Amino acid sequence: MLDYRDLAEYLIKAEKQKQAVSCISDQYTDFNLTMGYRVQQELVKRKVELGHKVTAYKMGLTSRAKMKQMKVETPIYGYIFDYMNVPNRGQILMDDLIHPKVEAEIAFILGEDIEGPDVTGEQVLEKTQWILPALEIIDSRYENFRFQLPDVIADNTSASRVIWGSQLYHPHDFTVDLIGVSMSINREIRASGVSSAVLENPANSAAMLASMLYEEKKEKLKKGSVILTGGITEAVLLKKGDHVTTEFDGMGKISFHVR
Ligand code: OOG
Ligand code: MG
Repeated sequence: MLDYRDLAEYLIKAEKQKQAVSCISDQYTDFNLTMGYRVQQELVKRKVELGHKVTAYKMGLTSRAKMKQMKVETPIYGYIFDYMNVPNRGQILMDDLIHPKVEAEIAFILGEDIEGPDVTGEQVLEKTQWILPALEIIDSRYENFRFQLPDVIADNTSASRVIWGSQLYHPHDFTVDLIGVSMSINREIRASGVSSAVLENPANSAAMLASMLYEEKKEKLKKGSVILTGGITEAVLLKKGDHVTTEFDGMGKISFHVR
């Protein structure tokens, strides 16, 4: 019998000590997706006990670029906590992290509850109050940023930091699947793409989250929920001293320093 609580502690300790650990699946070869979510659930519970608050949902591995980069094919979800949030033009500290990477995403804020099953992107767009750009910092707690799908689910889908855009936008003012992004690090373009890379439309990613939460926990997405829909581009490794600027078509820029 796996001790889910113990495995959650193992990952929380890795994050706290900024020390990568070996994959759970290396030790437990039959570690599967359901078990991965059980560990994630324990990890979230433990963090809440420690006083942290969930502030957003995240979807991951929703674009071809990301699936290819990580060699996995199935979208997954996790949670963003209060201590992970960074304002636009802020900074992240390398000493707090293991081997952070950055990726550009579109986030949704719901104006109405959404409940599964079988939610569509159209329904999400009807019930979305705002969209905004975001840069997600992922920082796998596993050695060499390598893992099987159940491992990364257990590790709260590598969630680490989020630099949020400074302004909210009306979804109806945008063609949500045609938002171009271009990411530069130290003035050199390192990644670019279009929002349709995320499951044809990032709204489909939020819809998938609603359906997954319903199927697995009979949970709904409440009005006011914030949802990161997944990296549009592949993630780029960061180093101390980097200055990252990302331009989102029609949504301005997000920038931050790595100190
Ligand atoms: C898993 C997290 C993926 C995304 O946006 O695709 C993710 C990882 O690549 O470590 O956040
Ligand atoms: Mg992401």
